[in-house]
Amino acid sequence: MVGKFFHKPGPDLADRVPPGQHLAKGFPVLTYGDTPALTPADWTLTITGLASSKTFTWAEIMALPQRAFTADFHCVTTWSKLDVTWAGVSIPDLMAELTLAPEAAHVMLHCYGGYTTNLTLEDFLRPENFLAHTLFGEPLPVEHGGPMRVVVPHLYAWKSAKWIKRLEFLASPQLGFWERNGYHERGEPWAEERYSSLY
Ligand SMILES: Nc1nc2c(c(=O)[nH]1)N[C@H]1C(S)=C(S)[C@@H](COP(=O)(O)O)O[C@H]1N2
Ligand SMILES: [Mo]
Repeated sequence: MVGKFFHKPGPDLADRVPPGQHLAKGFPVLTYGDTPALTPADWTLTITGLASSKTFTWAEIMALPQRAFTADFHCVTTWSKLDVTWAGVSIPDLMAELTLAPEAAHVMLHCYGGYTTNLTLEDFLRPENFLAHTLFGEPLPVEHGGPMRVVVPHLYAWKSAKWIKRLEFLASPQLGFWERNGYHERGEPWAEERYSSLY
């Protein structure tokens, strides 16, 4: 049982909450640096690197299949939020619009404001990954990454890039912002991949 006043998951949720995590009240905001002010009219998503280069406008993204999805969200600072409901475009549906070079094996997510985070192509292409513009049925609030963010539910939430601006496809791994600052290159919460294994 999960008590109203307790943050510790009970046995019924234990299989949903990775080791070292507790349930957050509400939906905390975790941002390093300033929150960019962006409207759908100013927002674009550009594809660079080892892919067909393209810039999507808001209208072009909204013309792709729109899906709702529910996912758990795990921040490495030890809070988790279960059953977050989002809507947007799945990464496989987005990728169907692009052609990747055969050497592409990694992707760097670049955000408005300068934040970056890296993923392997395999981790990026999973069907549960999304470009999200809706949170709990409302337009994604700016502090949560509105108008558009990436959501990568199977990795720690620092991989879920807010205010997504550019996807850069790469042949070899590069490190994003937190990954250069001591966090793990992959960040799988069930394996507690919190801190870098590279040094
Ligand atoms: N652009 C950008 N994306 C970001 C961050 C950030 O600082 N800037 N913080 C990351 C971290 S550490 C977490 S836990 C989640 C938090 O998302 P939330 O603020 O919507 O809860 O966003 C991730 N994406
Ligand atoms: Mo985080």
